Amino acid sequence: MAYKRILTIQDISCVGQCSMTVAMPILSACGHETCILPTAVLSTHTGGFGKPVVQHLAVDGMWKHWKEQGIDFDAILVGYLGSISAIEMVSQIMDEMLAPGGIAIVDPAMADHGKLYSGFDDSYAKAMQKLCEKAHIMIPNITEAAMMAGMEYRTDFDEAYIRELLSKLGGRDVVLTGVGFAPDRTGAAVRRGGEVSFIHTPKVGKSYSGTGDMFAACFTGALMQGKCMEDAVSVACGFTLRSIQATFEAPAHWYGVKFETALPWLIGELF
Ligand code: PXL
Repeated sequence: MAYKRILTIQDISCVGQCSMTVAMPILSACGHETCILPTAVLSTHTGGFGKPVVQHLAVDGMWKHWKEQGIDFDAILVGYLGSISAIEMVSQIMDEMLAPGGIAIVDPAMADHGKLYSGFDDSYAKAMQKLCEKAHIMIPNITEAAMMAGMEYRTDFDEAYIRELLSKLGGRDVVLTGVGFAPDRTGAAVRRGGEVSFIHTPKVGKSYSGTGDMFAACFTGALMQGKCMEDAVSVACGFTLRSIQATFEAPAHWYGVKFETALPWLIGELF
C-alpha cells in the first residue's frame, strides 16, 4: 500500500460539501497524508445559498515556510481557487514544491452547465486555463473543456464532439468528466499520451455541487495508490455513482454530495 504526501489547494466552503471539506476525507480514506493550502474561506459555496461571505486568504508565506523546512509533495491537487493572485501562487508552488516524479493535477473548478461560476470572468478563466495546461493532468468538465478549447458547449453530444474537444485542449493528459453517450450513461474520457479511452457508468439521480471536487479527490487518491489513469477514473466513477445514489435518496440534501456512506466501498476497492 502506498502512503503519499498530497497537497490539496482549494477554497474552504464552510457549509455546502464541496472543495476542501470533501477532498480531505477522501484523500485520507485513500490512505494518504493530506496537507492543505486554503486560498479562500466562504460561508457556503456559490451554488444556491444566496450570496456567501467570502474571505480571500494571504497564504503565500506558508508554502515558503514549507520550502525552508525541506517539505515536498508527491502530488498537488488543485481545485477552486477564487482569485487570479491565488492562481499565480499555485503556478509557483507547482514549480517549487513537487517531489521528484511528483504530479500536479488541476481541476479548473470554474464553470458548469455552460457558464462560469458566479464571481469569475474571462481573465480568471484564461489564467486557470494556463494552470491546467501546465499540470500533468487536468480534470475539466465539458463546460470548462469547451471554454478552454474555444468550442461550442453542447449538452447533446456524440463521440466525435468529445474527441474534437480532447484534440483541441492543450496541456498534457486529460480526464474529461460528465461524458456519456446515452441518456442513462455518464462517465469520463481519458486522453493519455494522445490515446483516448472512455469509462462509463450508469447515470442516476441529478447533478449536485461538489461532484467534480469529489471525483477529482478520489481519482487523485486512487492514482497515488498506483492505479493507472483509466483504473483510477473507474474507481472515481464508481465512488461518484454510489455517492450520488445516496444523495438522491435524501431529497433534503440538495446542496452537495452525500459521499460519506460510500467511503467503505472506496476503501474496499483500494485495499
Ligand atoms: O464545487 C466547486 C466549487 C468549489 N468552491 C466553491 C464553489 C464551487 C461551485 O459552485 O462555489 C466556493
